[in-house]
Amino acid sequence: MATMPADRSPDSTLALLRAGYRFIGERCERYGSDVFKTRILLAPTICLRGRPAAELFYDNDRFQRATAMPLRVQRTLTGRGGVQGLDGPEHSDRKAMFMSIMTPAAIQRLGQLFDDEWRARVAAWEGAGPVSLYDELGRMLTRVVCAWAGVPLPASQVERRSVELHAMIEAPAVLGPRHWRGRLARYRAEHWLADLIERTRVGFAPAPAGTALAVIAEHRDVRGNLLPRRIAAVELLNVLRPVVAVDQYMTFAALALHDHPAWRERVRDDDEATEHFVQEVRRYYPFFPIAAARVRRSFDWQGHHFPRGRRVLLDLYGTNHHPTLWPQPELFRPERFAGRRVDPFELIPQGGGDHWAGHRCAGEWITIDLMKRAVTNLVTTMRYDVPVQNLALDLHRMPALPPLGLTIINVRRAG
Ligand code: HEM
Ligand code: MYR
Repeated sequence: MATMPADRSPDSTLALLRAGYRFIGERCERYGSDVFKTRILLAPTICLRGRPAAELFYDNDRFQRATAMPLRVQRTLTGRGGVQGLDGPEHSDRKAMFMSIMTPAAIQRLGQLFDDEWRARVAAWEGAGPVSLYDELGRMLTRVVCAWAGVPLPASQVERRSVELHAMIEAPAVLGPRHWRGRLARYRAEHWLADLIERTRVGFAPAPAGTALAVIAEHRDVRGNLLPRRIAAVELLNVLRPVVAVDQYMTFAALALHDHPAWRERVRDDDEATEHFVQEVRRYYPFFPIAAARVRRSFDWQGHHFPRGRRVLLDLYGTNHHPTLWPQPELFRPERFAGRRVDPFELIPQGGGDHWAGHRCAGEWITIDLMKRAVTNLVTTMRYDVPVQNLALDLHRMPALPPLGLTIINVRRAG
């Protein structure tokens, strides 16, 4: 049996929080291995990156998700009792519920709402002062996703719900007040949506057929039961929160257009170039750092032993920056996607493998579609300037929020 390289520190939790996105990659480079062991949250943990590792990680016979996610992540980002922690037939059933919401027609409807919202906002930005793109996109997506999902949201509540949804995303990997804000936000948002689910079920808040609210409120599990209303709320939040989180990728896309201005012309009226640009934004920029699972039954892989119950972390960011998969990974080069088949285990910013069979992100198509629309809108519907500001990415923070939200000025309508 080969000896697995070991991180020698007695516990690396703080090192992980400090090193951020580069924690696993730095150690893989140091040990010359895409597998190593360490201790995180006081427990032995195996860290992995790369294509073969991703393929292994998404093998349901070898890994489970029950008890894999640290509690601090469940209490902020994902909630408890939702699809992320399920395995086997229960997972297949719950995942099918999510995938049934993602029809091409529904994705198109969401995109149309977003484009309409964009046009209305450009008119408001024109002649106004500086605009923080990230903050604006957050509120826009909050309005749009609630309208799309069948969730009533009075104008007076947009700011509050947008702040809550962002607090959950910002909380899982930080200590102190920002973490506690995320917990409180989840508590409040789950109450709001559990109440709405209840009113929908009794007919007081009817939901249009096919919307996320209707599908989740009416879903029957493998035993024919409705979901407990708190779990239904967790699942509805699993639609609202991540659609709003696409604001971060959109802001990164705007940053990439600023740093690589030649692409402003290339993406104009060119769907394929826009697709390559968006894929490179998803590959290059730091967002969801790692996925977590536990060994379901002991096995050996590449000469290394994986004991039952061991927590395993797959480096999503590190796989997207793996030097053998992506030549010169630290360069932003959308043309690398020209003529390249997008492999399910190589480009994994939203997880790998199959959407139905495994835990790969249910919202990947929505994310790509909304990002493409944002890029097209940025280059065709408006002109703007980017004043001097600190645009450096901070890879030590998870998530690595766009610096200052990317402020733009002198917005003029075009097109
Ligand atoms: C799961 C990332 C947008 C819904 C995931 C996973 C990642 C991810 C890394 C976990 C993969 C794993 O555990 O193996 C992202 C990123 C997004 C995004 C970076 C960009 C904003 C969305 C959107 C939706 C969504 C727009 C829904 C409309 C989900 C759901 C799961 C999931 C329901 C759980 C899937 C399962 O456990 O089977 N996402 N996501 N995500 N995502 Fe996303
Ligand atoms: C979503 O809302 O589900 C999509 C975007 C969330 C990005 C969150 C990034 C920080 C997460 C650190 C968690 C570590 C998981 C083991």
